[in-house]
Amino acid sequence: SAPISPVSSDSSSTITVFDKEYPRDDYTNVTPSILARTQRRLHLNPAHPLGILTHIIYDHFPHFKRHDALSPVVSTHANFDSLLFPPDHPGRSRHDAYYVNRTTMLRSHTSAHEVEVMRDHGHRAFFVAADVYRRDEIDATHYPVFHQIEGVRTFSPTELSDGTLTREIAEMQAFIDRTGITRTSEEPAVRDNPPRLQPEHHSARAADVALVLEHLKTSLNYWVAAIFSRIAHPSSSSSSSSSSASTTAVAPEPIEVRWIEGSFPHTTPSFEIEIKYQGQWLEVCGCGIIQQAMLKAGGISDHIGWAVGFGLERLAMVLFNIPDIRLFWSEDPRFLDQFQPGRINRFVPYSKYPPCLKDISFWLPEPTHPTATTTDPDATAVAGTEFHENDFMELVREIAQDLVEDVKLVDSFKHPKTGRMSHCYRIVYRSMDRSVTNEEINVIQEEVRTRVANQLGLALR
Ligand code: FA5
Ligand code: MG
Repeated sequence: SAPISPVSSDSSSTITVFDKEYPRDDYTNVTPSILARTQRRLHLNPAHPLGILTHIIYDHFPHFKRHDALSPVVSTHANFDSLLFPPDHPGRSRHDAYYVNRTTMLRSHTSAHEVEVMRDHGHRAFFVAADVYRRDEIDATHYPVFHQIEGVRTFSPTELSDGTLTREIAEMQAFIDRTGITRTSEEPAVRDNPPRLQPEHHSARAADVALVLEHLKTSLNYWVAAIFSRIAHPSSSSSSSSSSASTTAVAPEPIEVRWIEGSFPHTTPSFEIEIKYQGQWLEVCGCGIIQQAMLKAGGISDHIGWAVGFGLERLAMVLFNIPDIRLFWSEDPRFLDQFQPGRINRFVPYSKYPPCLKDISFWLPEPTHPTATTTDPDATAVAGTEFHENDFMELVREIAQDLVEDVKLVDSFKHPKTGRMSHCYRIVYRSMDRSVTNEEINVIQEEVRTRVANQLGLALR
């Protein structure tokens, strides 16, 4: 049977996801086309760019347990509370996340599974590779579904004292030195300050924390070296009969890795890592030392551990030369046939079809003046009284599906007398594998206009 039953019609009081029925409430905002994505599991296809990256990471950390088929339907407790997100954290907004209802959602990051895997599986070194879901804008680098890999490693007091970490650090460093392709720099906030510790847990164990941090940094440099040493070099592969890309003879340019201080509720200290590739800094992951309260919930309060969450699409876009994030979802052989397991090669774009541009203008609702302070980030968002851009993006996405390439605010003005705001958005429609006709786009645009008026309650101009 299909993993997902069709979603019940909007008027029903329940919603069925993965054969389970949930009561609908004011938070319910998942849509049929979003739920349909949960079946694709692109990261499990070893010949898909996302699967290729996933498998390269797996190959280089063979002792990490793998979780890559966990259900995307999680509790809000797992996605937020278990990670110590405060009640008013903006990530919880129903304008930014996909909710089945107030207590159940589609995970917005792979961190949602950290405590569960530590506690229920007892794993101390593991990956969670998965599709994650966020409501977002529409353009070439944003899609409401993307993929992350969580990496978690925790250390027992014995491992912290018996030389395990220094030995592993040395082994990974030897690989990095052999490939010679990473060069690390640290922002002053990271370099010149001792790491911010979790005061109640780390004070007596500062040396252990520093060692775990060193292990985290080396592991990430190792990961970068592993990935970048797999880039296929046309000049060398043609002259060599061995196709093992990891033995590439041509030494690639050093890859600059930059550590920036970050902030996540579930780690302290926290970092973000950027990689400079072809002149551009790319944010590839967030990471840090896991909050001790989470290790306690996972049944290992005497451990110290690190966690990292990689985003796969942005990195894959530059590594494989993929110009539009929608292409990852393409089932066109002209896309899929260009990739092979274990190999990072440049995608050769096939012809780009002409775009079809349509503008839509509407008045925003009268501004409201919230009076009460509350911890609920959505408390003032009564339907029809506030405009949330992501609601508009979602509506366009639902109607146009992958025919929409880009939606941008191109004009905005305030009526001189009423003070009301007007927005004009330009929608770029374009198919990735065929020409679209103006007639078919007109039908879509008309549907967008109708639903902007009826569903979002906005006055069209
Ligand atoms: C997180 O999701 C944290 N859970 C990461 C983490 C894990 C921190 C473990 C600490 C410990 P963030 O929202 O920054 O953080 O996303 C992590 C990565 O996912 C980013 O670095 C980026 O590579 C990718 N990413 C985030 N948003 C998008 C998006 N809309 N489209 C594509 N990739 C994205
Ligand atoms: Mg970020």
